[in-house]
Amino acid sequence: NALPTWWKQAVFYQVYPRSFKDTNGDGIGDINGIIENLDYLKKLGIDAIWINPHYDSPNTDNGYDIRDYRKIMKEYGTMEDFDRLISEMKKRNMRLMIDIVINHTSDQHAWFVQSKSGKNNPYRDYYFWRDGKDGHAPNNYPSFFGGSAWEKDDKSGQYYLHYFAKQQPDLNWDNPKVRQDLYDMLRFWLDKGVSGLRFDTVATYSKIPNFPDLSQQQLKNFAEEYTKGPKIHDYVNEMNREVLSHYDIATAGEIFGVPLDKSIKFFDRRRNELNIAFTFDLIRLDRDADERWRRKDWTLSQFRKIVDKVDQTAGEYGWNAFFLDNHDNPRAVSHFGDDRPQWREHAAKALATLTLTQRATPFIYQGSELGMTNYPFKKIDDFDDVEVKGFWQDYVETGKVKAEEFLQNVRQTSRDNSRTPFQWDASKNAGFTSGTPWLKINPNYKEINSADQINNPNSVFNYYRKLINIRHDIPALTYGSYIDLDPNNNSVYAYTRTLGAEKYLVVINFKEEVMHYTLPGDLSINKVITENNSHTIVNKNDRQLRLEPWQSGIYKLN
Ligand code: ISL
Ligand code: CA
Repeated sequence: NALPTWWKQAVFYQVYPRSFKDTNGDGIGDINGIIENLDYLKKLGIDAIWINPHYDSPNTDNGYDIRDYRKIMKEYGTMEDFDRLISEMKKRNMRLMIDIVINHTSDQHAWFVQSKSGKNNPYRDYYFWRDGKDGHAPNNYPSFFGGSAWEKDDKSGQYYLHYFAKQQPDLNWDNPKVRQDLYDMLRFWLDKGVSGLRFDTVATYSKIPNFPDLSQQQLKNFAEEYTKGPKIHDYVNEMNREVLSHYDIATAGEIFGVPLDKSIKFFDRRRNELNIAFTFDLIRLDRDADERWRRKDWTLSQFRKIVDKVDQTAGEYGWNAFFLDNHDNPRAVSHFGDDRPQWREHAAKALATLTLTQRATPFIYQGSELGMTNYPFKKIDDFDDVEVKGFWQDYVETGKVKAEEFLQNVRQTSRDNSRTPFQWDASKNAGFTSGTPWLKINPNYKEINSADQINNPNSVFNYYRKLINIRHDIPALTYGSYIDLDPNNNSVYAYTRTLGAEKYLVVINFKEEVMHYTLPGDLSINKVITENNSHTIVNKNDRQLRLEPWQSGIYKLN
C-alpha cells in the first residue's frame, strides 16, 4: 500500500476532556489537566491526541452543541491554555486532532439567535425553517435523541430542524454563506497549528430537498436516510478544495449511518474528500438501527467478518481508523472482552493486541490502556447523557418497554459507560478531582488505576506500551495486507499481516478456556514477537499453539 504518511503510522489517543483530569477542583476535566499528563501519554507511546469538542458550549450534549466556535469552553480553560497545549505537544513531537461539529450548532449560537429572531433576519437561512403541516411538524423525521426532529418556535409559528437534541439546530449547508463561515472557522484553528480534524456526523450535512416523509420501512433506519442528501459529496469535496488540501493534516470522518459500500466515497483518496474513516458496523454489531439502546448477542465470526469487510472497503485507496470504544460506546473490555476480575486484564491485553495490529490507524480511548470497565448503573437517575434520557422518554414513559428491561440494556450500551472520570490513582475520587466529579467515578478505581499500573511490569498499561513500540518498529503491522485465516472460527481469531517478504501472525483466544490452534497450510512460526498470558514456550518452526484463556500473541512467520 503506497503513500506512507504520518497519520497512518501514528497511534492516536482519544481524550474526553471533561473526564480526563481536573486541575482546579470544579469537578470537570480541563486543558491544564491534559497538559499535565502529556508525559504520561508520551510514556505510553502516543503520537497524536483527538480531543472531543473544546469550544464554548451550554453542554446539552457535552460540547457537541457549540455556542461560539472561536472560544474555549470556560470550564476547560482559556485560549492561552489551548495555545499552550499545542506548543507543549509540539515540544514532545505530538500532534493534536480537534473535533469539528458543523452539522449543527447550539441553539445559543449567535447565528441561531439571529435566525430565530424573525423571518426576514439575514441569518434566517442559516438553518432549516419550515411551516408545519396541518398543525404538525413539517414531516415525520425523528431525532437521534428521541421525539421529533422538528421544534416549533411560537414566535414565527415555524419549525426548525434538529437531527440531535432540540438545542442542536441543523445548519443549512445549501446556503453558501454558511459554508464560507465554517471554512473560515476551520482556517482559524488550522492556522494555530492543529494537525487533525475529526468531522462529527459528516454524512448528514446535506439534507433531502423538500423533506418528504419517511416510509415505515425507512423509519427503522432513519440514520441511513439522513445520509442520502444529494449534495453531500459536493460539499465535502468543496471543503477539501478550499481548506483541507492547504494543510498537512489528518482528516477523519465520523461516517455514521452510511452502509460500508457507500462509505468509501468519503475517503477514497482519488476523490479528495477526507483521509481516515470511522465506520460503525463493528462497534455496533450488537445493535439494531432502531431501538439503538438494546443489546443483541454477537459472535466472534460475525465480528471478524466485519473487520474483513471494513478492511476490504478501504482497499488500496482508503484508510480506516480502528477503535473498540469511544465516548459514544461502552468500554471495550466490558463489550468485547470479559470484565470479570479473573479475566479482565487478560481480555484487555487481548483487545489491545487486536487494536494495534490492524491495517488502520489505532485510536485508544482514554482509560482503555488500563482496562477500565463499564459502570454499574442501577437506576435512570444514575445517568447523565441526553441520549439515554430521550430513549427513556420514548420507550419507558410511553409504556412500550418496562423500566427493568430498558435498564438492563442501557447498563451495557449507554454512552455514559465510557464517560466516567479517568482513574488516576487509589486516592479519593481516583485522583481525578479534589472537588465533586461531574459524573460518578467507577467504584473499581482502587483495583484499576494508572498509578498502580505504571509501576507494574505486567499491567495492561505496560502491555499497551509494549505493543505500541512493536507497532512503531514493524511496518508490516501498519501497511501489510490483512488475511483472516479462519473467518468461521468462533473461538480463536488468527490473521496474518504481510508486507513484501515479511509475514506476521496474530492469534487471539476469545474464550475463557484453553484452546488449541494449528496453523493452516504450510505456515510455521519463526519467532515470538510478544505474548500475553502464555504458559508454554513456542519453538522455532512450531505449527501448533496451546492458548490459555484470552491469550494473544504476535509471531513472525517463516
Ligand atoms: O452514539 C450514537 C447513538 O448511540 C450515535 O447515533 C451518535 O449520535 C452519532 O454517531 C453521532 O455522534 C456524534 O454527534 C453527536 C454527539 O452526541 C456524539 O457524541 C458524536 O460523537 C451529535 O453531535
Ligand atoms: Ca476543572
